[in-house]
Amino acid sequence: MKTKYDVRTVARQFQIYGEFRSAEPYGSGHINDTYCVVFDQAGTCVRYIFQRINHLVFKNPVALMENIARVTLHLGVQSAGAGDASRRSLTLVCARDGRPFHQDADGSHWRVYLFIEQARTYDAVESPAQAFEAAKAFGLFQKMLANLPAPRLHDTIPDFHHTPKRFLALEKAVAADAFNRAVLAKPEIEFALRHQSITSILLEANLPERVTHNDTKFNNVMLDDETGRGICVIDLDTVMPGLALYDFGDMVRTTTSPVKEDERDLSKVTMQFPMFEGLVRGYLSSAGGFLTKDEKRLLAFSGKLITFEIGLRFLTDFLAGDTYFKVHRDGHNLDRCRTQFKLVESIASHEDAMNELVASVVSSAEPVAELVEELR
Ligand code: ADP
Ligand code: GN1
Ligand code: MG
Repeated sequence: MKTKYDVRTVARQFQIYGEFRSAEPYGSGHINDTYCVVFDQAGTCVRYIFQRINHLVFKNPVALMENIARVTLHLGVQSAGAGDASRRSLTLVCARDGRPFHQDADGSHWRVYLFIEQARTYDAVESPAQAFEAAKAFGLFQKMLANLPAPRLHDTIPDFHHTPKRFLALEKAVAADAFNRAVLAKPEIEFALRHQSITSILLEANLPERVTHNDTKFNNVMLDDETGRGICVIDLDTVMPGLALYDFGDMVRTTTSPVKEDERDLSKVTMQFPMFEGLVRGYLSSAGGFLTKDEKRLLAFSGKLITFEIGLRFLTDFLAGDTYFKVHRDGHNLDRCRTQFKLVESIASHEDAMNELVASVVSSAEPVAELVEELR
């Protein structure tokens, strides 16, 4: 199959032995270009993941790769000795010059990972057990990075989860209306404007900065084919200093709805309580030990906020001509925005029950009545 980029030529630049066999586009990410590349190594087919970094989104790929190299090394050291260690975190393959990436003649930056075999990602959740496993894996990821040695990681996208700035960007896109699309998105724009007051709540809550993933979509964790366990957290481009709740919020966004992000039948988009419960239990099983009381108190709210934020981003991109997220049909970003806003409504209608559930799960460590009172 002919691919958009000459992956065969790129492959020669990495420390991989054997014969190049094939390269196929892989995965359903919105930003980078991912390929599954097969090499014949002494008669055995071995797979690798090749990725071309989207430098329109990530303006400093070298700093980004420095982050990823530090993070993967740290995670690798922490799981060394455990069974399956090489599947528990991503392993970079270096370029021939020893760097963790290769820059091709067109200026694109490429990286290569060992392929995690016998595991896969899912675009939509199938069971509360999967939600539990994903959240536990992301919580463990944060926990293992809590002692990442200095210096502070680079901000690969400054203000990535700064919701008030995302709101401002939407207001600008509405005012410019460069593609005359505002008329197509009137109810969504009105919905966004009505919810401005929630945008600054997390930023004003005085929460601790941690090393966080920042893109904890359900399809960014690989689940083991045999055991169903969360085996490896992937997609590390946005690992940087942030709030733990951005990560939990994005789990709620992508794991509680039973359908994909671009579902057009909005009646199917609802916050499923058992999935939320799976997330809370899974996340607290690995992260409960280090989260503060305020972080725990805002777990359910973070789901609503991040869902709103990503809805704002899809809407902004729709109005600005679809330049950021890859689109595969007309109105794709508007469809995505609609699912997000529908989910915001659904979360809002369950918010009290979600808070009570969090309080009761936390209660093994803290008196439940006191926490429920705080959540009201
Ligand atoms: P994007 O930023 O475009 O979402 P990802 O890093 O998430 O890119 O990769 C896209 C898909 O490729 C993932 O959903 C996953 O299915 C697959 N993938 C990524 N890394 C690996 C890996 N090391 N082993 C196996 N599959 C992988
Ligand atoms: C993008 O790369 P991917 O598809 O995992 C985006 C996330 C959004 C997500 C929405 C760097 O993630 O922030 O939440 O799409 N990544 C970047 O599906 O913007
Ligand atoms: Mg991804």
